[in-house]
Amino acid sequence: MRSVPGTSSGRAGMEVQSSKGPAWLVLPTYNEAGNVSSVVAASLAQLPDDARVLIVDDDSADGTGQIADRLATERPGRVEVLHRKGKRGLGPAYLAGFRRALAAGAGLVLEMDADFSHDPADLPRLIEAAERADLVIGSRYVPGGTVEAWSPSRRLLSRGGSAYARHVLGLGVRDLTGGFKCFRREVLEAIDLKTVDSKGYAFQVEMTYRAARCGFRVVEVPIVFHDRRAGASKMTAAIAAEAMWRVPWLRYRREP
Ligand SMILES: Nc1nc2c(ncn2[C@@H]2O[C@H](COP(=O)(O)OP(=O)(O)OP(=O)(O)O)[C@@H](O)[C@H]2O)c(=O)[nH]1
Ligand SMILES: [Mg+2]
Repeated sequence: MRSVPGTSSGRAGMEVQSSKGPAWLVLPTYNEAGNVSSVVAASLAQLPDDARVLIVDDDSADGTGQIADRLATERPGRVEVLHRKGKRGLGPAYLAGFRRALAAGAGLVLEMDADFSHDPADLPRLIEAAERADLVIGSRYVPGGTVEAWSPSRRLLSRGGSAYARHVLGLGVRDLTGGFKCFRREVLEAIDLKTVDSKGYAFQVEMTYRAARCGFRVVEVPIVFHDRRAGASKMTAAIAAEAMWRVPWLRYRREP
């Protein structure tokens, strides 16, 4: 586990106790029919017995929402579904999921891609690290972490994007764009979620930046990032462009 320099003062600096309340895993889905059942099963196998999985589906055209409803019926009390109208972006989907989890009393809120790029077997390590940190990031770019099976150009874009954001924002975090995270509920309560308006990768940057700015302790644990198992990427030029312009905007706008 790597503690991030410059983010461990303020509220932290002392041993952090476990947040009260169960863990909630928020899984955003858009056209993940080939992955959603197995990712939910693999996640439930790794999570504590009182944890819940919340699927946030944006009206997928491939039937993901119906599969998710079936999973919720089969696993009452373990799986829930939030249906949203139309594809409205990863950031807003996560925010809807966070609000639901907080309202239900979650102590920890985890986020993970629903395509097996993030390995559910890593969930216990993130949860364990949250006993000593407020925000845990599953990181591709700390020693022991890596990316498997991406093209050289995609690797460069991802690594370059994280380095760019790190320098502009003055953060010690190595993986700023990844979406495998565990928040203690206090972090999400401290950030004014209605003022978070990034849609794509920028959402990940914004949440980590704002958590660090609030003085929360951020740590990175190494993960191996895999290529998606089934289905197609939703990454677009517009999402990459948003991440570019949002970074300086986050740095220089007046703090909400
Ligand atoms: N609810 C919702 N989920 C989304 C949206 N866009 C992407 N997702 C989900 O967010 C997760 C990450 O998206 P991916 O398509 O894997 O994007 P990526 O990880 O950048 O791209 P690849 O790794 O190349 O597939 C996946 O579980 C997607 O199904 C969206 O607009 N709404
Ligand atoms: Mg993916």
